Amino acid sequence: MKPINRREFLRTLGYGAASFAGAHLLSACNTFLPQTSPRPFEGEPDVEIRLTAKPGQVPIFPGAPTNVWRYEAVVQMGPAESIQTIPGSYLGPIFNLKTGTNLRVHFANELPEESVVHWHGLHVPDHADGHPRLAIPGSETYTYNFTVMDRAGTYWYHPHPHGITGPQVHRGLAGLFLIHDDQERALGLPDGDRDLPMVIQDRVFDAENQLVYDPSVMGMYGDRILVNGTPDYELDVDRGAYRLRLLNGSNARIYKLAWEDGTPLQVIGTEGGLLEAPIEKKVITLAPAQRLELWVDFGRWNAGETVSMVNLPSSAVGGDEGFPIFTAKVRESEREDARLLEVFPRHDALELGDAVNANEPRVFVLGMGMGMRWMINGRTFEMTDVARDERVRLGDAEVWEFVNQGMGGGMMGGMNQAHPMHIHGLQFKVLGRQVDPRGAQVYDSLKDGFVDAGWHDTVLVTPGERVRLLMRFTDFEGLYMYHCHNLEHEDMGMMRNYRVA
Ligand SMILES: [Cu+2]
Repeated sequence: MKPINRREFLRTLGYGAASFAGAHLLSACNTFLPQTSPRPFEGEPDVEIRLTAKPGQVPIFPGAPTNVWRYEAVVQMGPAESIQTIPGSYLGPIFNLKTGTNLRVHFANELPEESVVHWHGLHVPDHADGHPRLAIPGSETYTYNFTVMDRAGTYWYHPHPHGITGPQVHRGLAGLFLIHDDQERALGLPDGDRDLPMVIQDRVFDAENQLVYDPSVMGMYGDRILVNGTPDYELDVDRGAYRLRLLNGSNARIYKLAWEDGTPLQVIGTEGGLLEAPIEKKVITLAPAQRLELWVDFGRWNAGETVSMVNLPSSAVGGDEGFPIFTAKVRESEREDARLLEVFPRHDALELGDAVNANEPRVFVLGMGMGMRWMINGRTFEMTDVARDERVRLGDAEVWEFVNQGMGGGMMGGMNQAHPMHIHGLQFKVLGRQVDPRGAQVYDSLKDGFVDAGWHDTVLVTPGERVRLLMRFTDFEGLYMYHCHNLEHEDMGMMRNYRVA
């Protein structure tokens, strides 16, 4: 890896004097935000759902069922298709909603401990964001009211109570939240049974088929891969086009995914919805909480053939060996005429020139402090604490820079671990990356799989890397969070508040 000097880095980011003076790195079309009310809606919702978190049992392996915690949902008002359960899975039901929907969710906590629901990736008022200060004890209910404002895409929901998010997600609490809009529908992408959610998770089970939660400071890594809650996941496909929505729902594991035969992957979407154009990749890197959408023409394989998506070895923790993720079996069928549009509608609504503080990005240094605590700028999480450099102004666009000290991080050297950094309440752009070539093994092994185009709510910051992001704080004042989405890092303090005012 060639070292990048500071000047080159700035140029790459569009920070050179010439480019900063006028040129816009990103386009300025302002059409992507739907014209919905930024306030909590008044009156009756379009869709009302009762979402319950409670202990249950599911058959995962032959023999004894597995004790899990799971979400269940009932539609109390609105179309029944607003939720879709995954039969036999511990995963929560899939929400299916249109942009502009006024949604009310009554969250009933029937767990033996406190919990709260975070709508991951959604632009919602702070009281609906699932901050841990809003966690409710068992047997209580919390009502969320918000308008679904985001673009069509693959979002998700999961618990966010302080210090126990990792174990709650590990027990099974997570579900997809799919948003649809007219722009997406006009593209004619594969839908119905050709639109396949794929939630990838790793778990440890004991000899009695029970989940074992035994994390280290590196996080909780499992030795069994589950897709949609099923081990050794297989699906039958026709020889036509499919849309695969991949979510890394794992607590800590970073995947480096590829088709086993080297067939290129057509990436059409990221966390914040569809890209402006498909991107072809040999491999894709998927860090915890990240989503990537693929367009796949299974007609390129012959009837009767199977093709597996595999995890390739990497230098990420636990990445020493490759293994299969799922296998598609191509049915006896005629090859269909399947073609992917080359260009999707544009949807950029942020330009670097909007970032008034662009010369001085907010810098957040990721590392480990005394007592094996993961830290951001030398601080760990305190429930409502907001430092001076964590206050932003409503309406501002800003550049944030996450710096992973890697082995240079003092005591324990930051453990040389990558951190998938998540910012609540918005979608951001990735402006650029700079890496210290000393000790960049993790970066080198994963960089070919990065998809930095498009909109994101989670970005992987590998050891020795500085990653710059562009974002705007719109519509809602209040208390939001930014944190590492390695859930054990998060539970060990690698989380902070930011306040929009
Ligand atoms: Cu982390």
